[in-house]
Amino acid sequence: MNALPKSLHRPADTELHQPRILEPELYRYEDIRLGHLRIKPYSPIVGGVVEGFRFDRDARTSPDVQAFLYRSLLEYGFLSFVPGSVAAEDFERFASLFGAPRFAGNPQAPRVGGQANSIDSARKKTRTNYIWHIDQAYRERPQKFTALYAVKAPERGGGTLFSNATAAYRLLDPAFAAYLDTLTILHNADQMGLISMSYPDPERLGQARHDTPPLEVPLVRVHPETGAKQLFACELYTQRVLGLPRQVSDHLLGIVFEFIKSPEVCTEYRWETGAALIWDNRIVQHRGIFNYAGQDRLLHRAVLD
Ligand SMILES: O=C(O)CCC(=O)C(=O)O
Ligand SMILES: [Fe+2]
Repeated sequence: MNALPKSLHRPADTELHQPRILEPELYRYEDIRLGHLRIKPYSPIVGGVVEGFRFDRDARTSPDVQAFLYRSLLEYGFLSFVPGSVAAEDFERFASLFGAPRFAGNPQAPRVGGQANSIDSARKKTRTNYIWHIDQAYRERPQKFTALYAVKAPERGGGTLFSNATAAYRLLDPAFAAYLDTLTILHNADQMGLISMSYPDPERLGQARHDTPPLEVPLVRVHPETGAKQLFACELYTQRVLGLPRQVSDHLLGIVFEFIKSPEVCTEYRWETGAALIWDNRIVQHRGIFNYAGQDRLLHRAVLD
């Protein structure tokens, strides 16, 4: 009988082919508390739910509470506040606990008082919010945080997906991650038509295009407050990797996007009317889920620096 070929004796490179696992310290299983305040993990890898908090416009939120919420936001990536925590008319004031509001609407997502704008399924025709992105990743100084308030949540569907894009970076093979650290990408606000579809008036369209020229940014961004690295390339705005042939750039970005979408680092936030939500754009990527046709979905939105 012939001897078996040598290759059958060689152990398969099994470990290399397994999905990488994250350090256990990155997962959150326990609630944390400060007095009556409690934060439960929304999922083990991204998000927290705040209970026992009630925003009172006539009383100053204590610095302890404010610092606890801020710290937790940087740790969990997003915080949701259960219905009853914030009154609709106090939403912008509440959001100001985390930063200074600035207007970031457009004719499709108009102002609703103060600096806040709406995302209203009955009026908004652009659907770029259903493509994975980081808010304003095409700007020199993108907003830090985005806050939403559900004036009307659909009965079913219409959730918002979050990816922990710092955890996604840590899922990568270290040598590949180190290569990504060296790359620069081109972001274009209008790549998927956000600008063109938001400004039907040619005059205003010209101005908006002028105000948002393509921008060179690092593929991997470092969080200025925590030092964590985030995959900054996103499907909505990233056009290509500079210095690479188009085909290589497309494939490389495809790999990056696949990691961002790994279920291991993602969760779906499900809306309830009266819930408030805030996320750190320097940690997460996000997108809405368009699976609620025929139902109304009305969110108010504040953008914070
Ligand atoms: O519609 C959604 O759930 C996402 C909205 C969004 O992308 C945003 O408010 O920045
Ligand atoms: Fe967004």
